[in-house]
Amino acid sequence: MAIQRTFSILKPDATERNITGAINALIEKAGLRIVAQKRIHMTRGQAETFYAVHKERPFFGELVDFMTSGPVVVQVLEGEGAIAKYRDVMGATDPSKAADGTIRKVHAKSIGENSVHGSDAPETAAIEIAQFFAGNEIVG
Ligand code: 3AN
Repeated sequence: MAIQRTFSILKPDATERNITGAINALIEKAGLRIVAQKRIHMTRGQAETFYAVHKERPFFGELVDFMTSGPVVVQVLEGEGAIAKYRDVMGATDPSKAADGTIRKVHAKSIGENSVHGSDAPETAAIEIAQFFAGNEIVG
């Protein structure tokens, strides 16, 4: 399996509870490297662009409200098969269905306030990374 990069967000429910370090520890324990990281407050425009694929879903407005409700930490993670590996470490979207030991099982509050985002494919990872990071901000 090749070395990949994936895009991660530690969501407002994580920054609000001051658990970004605890989540980073789970990321690093899984063998992923945090090769870029910054704390930002997303604008509505940034959140709407980021989640454009969900714009017809009934929860879109709620999702944009939540993602702009407080600071987030955007990250680039690197490692062997990083995209699938991070999805495994995150756990299922609904924390009540997430496997034991996953970030969402341990930390998420609900299906909406579920602590983390991770890219679902190489194409989306590239687009998402480029939305938030310049090439020289990623140091592997
Ligand atoms: P994942 O983040 O596991 O890839 P997606 O892509 O299906 O899940 O959903 C994107 C985000 O939209 C989720 N992380 C969650 O915050 C939100 N979301 C998904 N389903 C719901 C729902 N039924 N109600 C509220 N928010 C939802």
